[in-house]
Order: sequence, then structure tokens, then C-alpha cells
Amino acid sequence: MESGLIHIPYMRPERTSRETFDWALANAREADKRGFDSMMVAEHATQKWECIPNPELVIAAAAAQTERIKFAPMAHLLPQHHPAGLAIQVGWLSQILEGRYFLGVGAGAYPQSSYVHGIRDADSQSLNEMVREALDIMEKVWKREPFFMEGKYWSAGYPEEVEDGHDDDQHKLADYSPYGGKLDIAVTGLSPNSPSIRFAGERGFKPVSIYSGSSILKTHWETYEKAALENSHVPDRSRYHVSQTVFVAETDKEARKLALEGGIGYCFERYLMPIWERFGMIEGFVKDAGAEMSDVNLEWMCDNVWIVGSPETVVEKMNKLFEFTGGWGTLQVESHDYIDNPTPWFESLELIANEVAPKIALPEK
Ligand code: FMN
Repeated sequence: MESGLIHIPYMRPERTSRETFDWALANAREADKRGFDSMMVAEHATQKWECIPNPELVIAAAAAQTERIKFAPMAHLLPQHHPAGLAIQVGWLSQILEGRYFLGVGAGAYPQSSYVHGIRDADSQSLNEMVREALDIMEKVWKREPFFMEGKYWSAGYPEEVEDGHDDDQHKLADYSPYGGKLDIAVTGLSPNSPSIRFAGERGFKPVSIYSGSSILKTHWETYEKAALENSHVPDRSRYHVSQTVFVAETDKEARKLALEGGIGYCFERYLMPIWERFGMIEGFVKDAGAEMSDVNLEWMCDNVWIVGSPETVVEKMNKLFEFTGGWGTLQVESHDYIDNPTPWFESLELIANEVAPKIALPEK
């Protein structure tokens, strides 16, 4: 299994933008140094705790401070951008990263950030329709062949090359198509029988799920596999990323304390538990554990939802999950605010990359 980080970034609301930016770059450098394969950076225009509005700025700065790790915005929210402008920015950034970039796309989770971008009363059907139209435009721009289209949501085009009469290429159009001619695209999925995951399967894109219970995760893969096969794509679990809350320390006791009393516990108690309830994300776990919603508190989350413990315990928990669900290629660890005590957080990343990930493999078919 590969190890990835997803930097949402779940900062305490009192952090400044500068602190948030510096913490993102520290995570990029440490993840690169300690053996992580990828880092995703989320995009949110309005959330206090999820306070990176422009993942591309973090990725561009991190490109200059890292050597091997791959980056992805996860996700650029396609309804909230002009697709032609985004296509050019993404193409250019992929060229800057010279192969260390892939593109994550999503519809947008929060109505407030849709509202800021002029989308009122957004329902998931129209947002998903916008995602499809945006990607069609982006792919046309990357092809660099002349077109002009007036779509339902946007108009865009690509101009003809103009012959300047000098018989040279000084005035030709700049090439901002993706590095190497092709871009790996990943799509986020959240809900049971996720329409976004179905879209990923239809187009042969990488699926990325937030772990919200093993039964729901099973439906994600089934949805993906069916859509992929119906559209002549090979569904490959090694391309599947699943994001989870994970904390590893030398002993179970230490890991539990650092998770519950550190940034993870702080954020779940104040921010994530109410949000997860609103999005119906706890119900899957409660069902899996045969528990009741009234059992749910922070300690219950630590033992039943997060993956916390020594390397041996975490390997055992992950292998159990892999057996039940069929597994995934990349564990995308959700980052948290450990600014006030970063060492255990970065040591946890090191243990995940070196003591956990290499011991977990996809089950034999
Ligand atoms: N929504 C955002 O508004 N910003 C994000 O950065 C973002 N990142 C996501 C990352 C992952 C791994 C997942 C699974 C979802 C993310 N979302 C984000 C939510 C998506 O925008 C969208 O609401 C969700 O994927 C819809 O899933 P569904 O089609 O299964 O209902």
C-alpha cells in the first residue's frame, strides 16, 4: 500500500493564514522526507477549519521545497472555476512539477462556497452536471485544437494559430497542456452509491473516498467497478485512495493519548462530529459496530472510527478492513493541527510510511 496525506487542513479557527500556509508546507516537506508517496490539498472558500481556498498556491510553493512526493489539489471544485482558466493553471502547474502532479476534482461539499461563486440553491444533480461540462471544456483546451463552445454553464474556446508571415514560431500559442501529454485525474466520493464515484468509473478516473464505514466503502467500489466495466475501463484497486484519520506511536497507549488529546480529538469534538452527523457519516460506523448513536463520543470514535495505535495494532486494523472491503492502493491520512507539538505528528507519519504501509497489501483475488 502507498501512503498519502490529505491536508484539509482542519486548523483551529484562531490560526492565521500565514500559520496555515507554513503548516501546510511543513507537512509537505516532512511527508516528502519521511517516505510518503503523495499529498492532496483541499479547496474550501468558506470554512473556518478547512481554510485553504487555493490549494495550487500551497502546491506551487511546496514544489520548490520537496523532491519526490506527488501533489494533487483534492479537490478543485469544478463548479466554482471557469474551466478554461483552470485548465491552463492546472496544465502549467503540472509542467512545473514535471510528473509530480495529478488533478483531483469534486462538486463541492458546502453550499456557502457555491453561493460565493454565484450558485444559489445548488442541488447535487446540477453540481454534478457542472463537473461534467467543466471537464469536457478542460479536456478540449488541453487538446489545443480550435473550438468554440457555448455550454449550459460556460462558454470557452481555443483559438486558431495565426500565421504571422515571419516563418518562425515567435508568435505561436504557448503550450499549457498537461506535462507529458496526459493527466491522471481523481474524483472524490462521499455518499452511499456515490454519483461521483460512478462518474469516476465511467471515465476511468481514480476514485477517492472518505472512509465513512466499511459497508459504505464496499458500495463505493461496487459502484466504481460496475461503471468502469460498462465503459470498457479496467477497475484497478491499486488506483483507489481512501482517506482516514490515522495516528501511530510506539505504543497503543501513547498513540491513543496523542490522538485524543492532540489536534485530532480537538477538531472532532468541536467541528467534525457535528458535521459528520449532518452528512450522515457516523451512521455507517455505528451500523458496522452494531452500536447505537447514543454510544458515540470521542473515545468511541478513537476506538471505532479512527485507526490509532502502535504500528502492529494499526497493521492489524488495516488488514481486517482490507479483508472485509477488498482494500485500496493508497491510505490517504487526514492531517490535523499539531502546530503546538509537531514532533509526534511527524513521527506518526514516519511510522505510517515505513512500519505500516509496506506491511499491507491488496488481498489476493
Ligand atoms: N469538497 C470540498 O468542498 N472541498 C474539497 O476540497 C473536498 N475534498 C474532498 C476530498 C475527498 C477525499 C472526498 C471524498 C470529498 C471531498 N469533497 C470536497 C467533497 C466533494 O466536493 C463532494 O461533495 C463529494 O465528493 C460528493 O460525493 P457524492 O457524489 O458521493 O455525494
